[in-house]
Amino acid sequence: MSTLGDFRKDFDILVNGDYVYFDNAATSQRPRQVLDAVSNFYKERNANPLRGLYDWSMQATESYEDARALVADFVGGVSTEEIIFTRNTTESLNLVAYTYGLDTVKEGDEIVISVMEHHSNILPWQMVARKRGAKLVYMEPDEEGTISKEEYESKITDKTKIVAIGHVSNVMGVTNPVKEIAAYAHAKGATVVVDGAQSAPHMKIDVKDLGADFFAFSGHKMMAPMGIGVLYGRKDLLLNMSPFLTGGEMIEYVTREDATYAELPHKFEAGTVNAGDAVGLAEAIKYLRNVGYDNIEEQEEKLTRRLMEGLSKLPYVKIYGSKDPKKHCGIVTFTIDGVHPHDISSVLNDDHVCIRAGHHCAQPLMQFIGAGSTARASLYFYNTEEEVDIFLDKIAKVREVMGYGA
Ligand code: C6P
Repeated sequence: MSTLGDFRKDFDILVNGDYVYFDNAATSQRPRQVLDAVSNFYKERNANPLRGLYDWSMQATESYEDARALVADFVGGVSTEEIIFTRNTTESLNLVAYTYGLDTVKEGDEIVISVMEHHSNILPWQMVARKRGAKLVYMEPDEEGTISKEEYESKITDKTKIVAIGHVSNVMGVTNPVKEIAAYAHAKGATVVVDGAQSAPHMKIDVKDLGADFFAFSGHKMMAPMGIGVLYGRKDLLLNMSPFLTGGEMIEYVTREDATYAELPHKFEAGTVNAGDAVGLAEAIKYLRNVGYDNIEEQEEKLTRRLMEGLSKLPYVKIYGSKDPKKHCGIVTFTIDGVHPHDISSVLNDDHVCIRAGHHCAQPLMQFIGAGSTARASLYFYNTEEEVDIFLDKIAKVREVMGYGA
């Protein structure tokens, strides 16, 4: 079995550069195996999949459908008919909102989301609520970032048609009690949409066990290429949904006036599909499994603990969310008194340390916690303790660089 250090060697960008990359929640890095898999697809069997009746096209189709089968297994052993390839989490969530949401939600209904959601899990539901005369209801977390039982039980009611919730917050790092929320929502007759963008890269996913009727995630946050994402949807729901985009390959038969649609999942995959990146996603899943979720969680927790302990020693640093490093999923959001988060990021960049600063596409949460903007370090299993120490050393100098006394 390889050590985590051995895995790091697969990431040329990390090994060859002198950057500390702590912006993994925005996008991860890719190992050589993933890059090679994509490159080999184009070198060896590139043709338009699902169309041609010659070898290359049929091989491209086979690679694409093999990738789908692996994804179906990755999310907990579901049917391949329930796996739709999209561009990313944002497109997956929009697909659900524009089809299931608009078809199902009626005037006076309620859609429940949380104030911690990424904009990609807010704006589609604002659109549905606006178009259908429904109400958007927000669940709020406590200081630690937790949505309590009292909170979700008071917001999810008989009027609720959809509950859309992030599995892991991209700002607080907290894992929401999705399983409990889903069970309660189902008892009220609501459908549960889970944004798994920040959970799929870090923890074992079982959509059935979670109680997700829909589950969305992006390949690029889990070492796959940018431009490939996934929507899992329960077959009985997908069967009755209208298509999202229409055009080539999603049809069965077209006349001048009308069309019938292809079977699942192709009904939701209009146009030439992204087979090359689906192959990359399959390779990323194999890689992730080879590293092992236990190793990933252990390493992330160790690094997060070191990072939070280091930051806690600085009296002018405020950390948001839980005090327990185990509850951060490698994400630590913080501010430094008197220094704008953009300046923190710029000062760190001068020393080749990459973090994210801003509103993290979660402005309602920023308003809720009373911060216009924050800095965020987000870790992955290939990061090291040495990198955490470099980060802490640079953070300790930020106020000095900005003109405060040492
Ligand atoms: N969050 C971050 O730096 P896309 O862009 O579609 O791949 O993912 C959107 C998205 C949806 N939900 C959550 C919880 C997310 O964190 C993200 C992406 C990045 O936090 C970029 S804003």
